[in-house]
Amino acid sequence: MFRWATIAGPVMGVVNVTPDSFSDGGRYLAPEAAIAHGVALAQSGAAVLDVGGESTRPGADPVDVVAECERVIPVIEGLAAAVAVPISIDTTKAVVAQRAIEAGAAIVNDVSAGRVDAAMLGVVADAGVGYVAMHMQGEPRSMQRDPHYGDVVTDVIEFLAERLDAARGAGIAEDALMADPGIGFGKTLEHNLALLASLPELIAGVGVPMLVGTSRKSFLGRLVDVDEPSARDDATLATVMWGLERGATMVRVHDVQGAVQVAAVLGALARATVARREVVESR
Ligand code: PMM
Repeated sequence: MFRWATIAGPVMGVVNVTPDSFSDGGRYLAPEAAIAHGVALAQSGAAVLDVGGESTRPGADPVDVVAECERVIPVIEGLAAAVAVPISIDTTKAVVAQRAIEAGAAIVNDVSAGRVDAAMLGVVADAGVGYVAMHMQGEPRSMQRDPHYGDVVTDVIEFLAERLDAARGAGIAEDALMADPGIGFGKTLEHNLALLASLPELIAGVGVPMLVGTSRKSFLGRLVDVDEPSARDDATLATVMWGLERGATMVRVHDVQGAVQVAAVLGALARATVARREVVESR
């Protein structure tokens, strides 16, 4: 039985095996390249490796099950043999999830939160693997066309609460659940900022550990005026620090080394804060 509490650190490293992901599309399409990249991320301190074979970038076309499996299964098999950290499969399809679990995946990261494939939650429950339920408004092909909400924070909390209840109802264990506000998925710059600004409210409202994925996303490009996604890692680190400080359990990033360093320094500062408080209180 998978439990998030056993995961050794807060950094999930991204291994995209796609020709068209917005930040690293095509770089790791050959299985050997993707496996080597995942091994390097694990060596840099990633506590989870997230393998994805279908781009979710705005406007992306769907991929069929066969093509998605051909991309991700060899990579998961290779990584499962090469690294000790758990592997997650980033998919919305139950068949891909099932095959990925058989190949060694321990977590299903589902950006549709079980809405694309009715069989998904049952597959996760039966296998006893971890599950990430993410919020998205619309679908990747159209999600950035005029997204709107009543109140984005309240709407995302209500959506995640409902999808987590569906996951529990399907038999997924409480300890296996994680939620994600879906930064960039059917959201304007203002929506993304409101969600990040409200992380404690989101976490309290949803009641399970929270994953946050801001890495290299276009809202950061707009904030710092940088078009090239791979040049947005410094901006990403500001959100990594923000997220971890405000209660996120995990961050999903391309630049694992940077995020691991941020987390290590924050951990040392948190311990020093506790130690200092004890000194002051004992006076
Ligand atoms: N973002 C992307 C893909 N998968 N999964 C979760 N849980 N959260 C995210 O924010 C998320 C995701 C898009 O980024 P990529 O194309 O760089 O992988």
